[in-house]
Amino acid sequence: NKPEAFETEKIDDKENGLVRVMNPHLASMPEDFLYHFALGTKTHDLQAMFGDVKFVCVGGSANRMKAFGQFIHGELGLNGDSSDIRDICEGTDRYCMYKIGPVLSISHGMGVPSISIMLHELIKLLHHAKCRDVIIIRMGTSGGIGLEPGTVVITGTAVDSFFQPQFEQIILGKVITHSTELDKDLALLLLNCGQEIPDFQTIIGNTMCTHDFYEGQGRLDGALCSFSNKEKQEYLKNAYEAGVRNIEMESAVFAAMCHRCDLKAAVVCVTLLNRLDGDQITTPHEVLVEYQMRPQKLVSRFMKQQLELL
Ligand code: R2B
Ligand code: URA
Repeated sequence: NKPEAFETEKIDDKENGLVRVMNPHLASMPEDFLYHFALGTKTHDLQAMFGDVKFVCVGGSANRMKAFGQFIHGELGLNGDSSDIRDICEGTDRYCMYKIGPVLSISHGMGVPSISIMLHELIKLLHHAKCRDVIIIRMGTSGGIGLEPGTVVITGTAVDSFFQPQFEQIILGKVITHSTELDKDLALLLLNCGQEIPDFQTIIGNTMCTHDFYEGQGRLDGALCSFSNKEKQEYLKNAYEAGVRNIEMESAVFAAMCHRCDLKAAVVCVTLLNRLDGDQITTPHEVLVEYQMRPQKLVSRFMKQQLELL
């Protein structure tokens, strides 16, 4: 029982490539303040600031997303000094945001609640700015299952801790289930880009999204652990058999929210360790830094290809 005008607007937006919101209440609000970005429709000309955005890249760490902005500045051959890029969200310390030509680089913190708050405000921002034909990619880190550390996994399907392709959310005291389908063509395009980079392996696999890094991912090394090593190994084996190749903490809600708003989305994560071999991440810092560049290199190649810079 959604208002008819809302349905009409939704269909039009889909056809002309505009980013749509799925909330009938928004249209009647005199102002929309995106609190965690410190940006608003009354205080900022969002269309002038963001109207030309084509690629949105999100990742957990603020420093990594700043470094990505600087890297992309060089890759796209833009004028000016890449060290001068300014955090658009400097009015808040919740998230950081950099705009580099048609690319927006934003941090989302760790876990489902943190990325979900960011995505609500990001999708509204793209909608208010009248952005068209936007592609959104999460670049992250993860724990691999049965893969050589440093392998890049492009998510085929994001699954929950029961290996199901769904995201469960509690809304008004009821459990609501959303699909976590991602864009298959986009995943294949990204896989091709990965295969053109000889320095590391890239695969497509299912990604399990958990609500915890320790017990929730079957780790034995947290402050609390309620299961045996045998039970852990069995769970990871079952995950592998269900097609899961890596584990992280945001993909399911990212996929679900983008799917509901018809945003073309992908998840590209590097694996930091093979969880069948252990739980602790003791790899040297320089190696981890190089691993974290891998999704960035792959996504940069993809964007340059799309912008016909290659
Ligand atoms: C990957 O790495 C973080 C935990 O270390 C989390 O944000 C994730 O998804
Ligand atoms: N991020 C995760 O969520 N899990 C890992 O094992 C590594 C990075």
